[in-house]
Amino acid sequence: VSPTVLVTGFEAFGGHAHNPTERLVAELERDRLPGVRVRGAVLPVSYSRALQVLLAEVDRLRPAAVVCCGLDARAGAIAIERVGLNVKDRGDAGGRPDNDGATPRDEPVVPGGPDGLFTTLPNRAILDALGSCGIPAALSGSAGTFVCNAVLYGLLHHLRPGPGGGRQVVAGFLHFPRTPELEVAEPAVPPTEFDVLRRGLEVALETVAARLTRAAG
Ligand code: PCA
Repeated sequence: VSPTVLVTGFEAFGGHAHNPTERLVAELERDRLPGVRVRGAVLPVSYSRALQVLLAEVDRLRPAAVVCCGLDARAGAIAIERVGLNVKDRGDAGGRPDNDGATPRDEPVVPGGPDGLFTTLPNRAILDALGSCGIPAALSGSAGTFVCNAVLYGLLHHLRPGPGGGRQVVAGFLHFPRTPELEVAEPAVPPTEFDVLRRGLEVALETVAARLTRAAG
């Protein structure tokens, strides 16, 4: 049987009419990618609920890889996140609360957890694959301190192999730029067409799939 890849997006937040990652996940789940079974889920933009929803899906589907996707409305390229940080902070001026109204300040995602955890997707191979398709992308050293980072850190913490080793699940995060329907105040970069984002996610998943297939064979 083909390995399962769980791909997640987020619901709308922060005054945006919608979140393109929700549609991305729906479309990718419907498509058939060779060699993998893609399963999608949409997460609430909630510090307290998003990770529960994600981990329930991880436990239910037992995927070989988890690729979480979020919107960074001010970005001009797909950001391949390298690291999740053990901090939740939405308390500063300008940071809108999450969809439950939470504005944590300097709080850990996992009390006592390590400061940061590296993602385990083939990030460099994804970057190269996107580059060779002409899709703007970059490696990123921070997913911020909002819900995307909290979900990423919580997921990586959950998936850390125990003392006896255990099942290896690769996981990481992609931040996507806004599509033309979404407006931001004083945009620094132009938006990106949805079809480019969609092709970008497809290429990323194909790269992950190739790794999984090679690892299994
Ligand atoms: N982006 C936000 C949360 C949900 C989303 O799509 C973030 O970057 O944290």
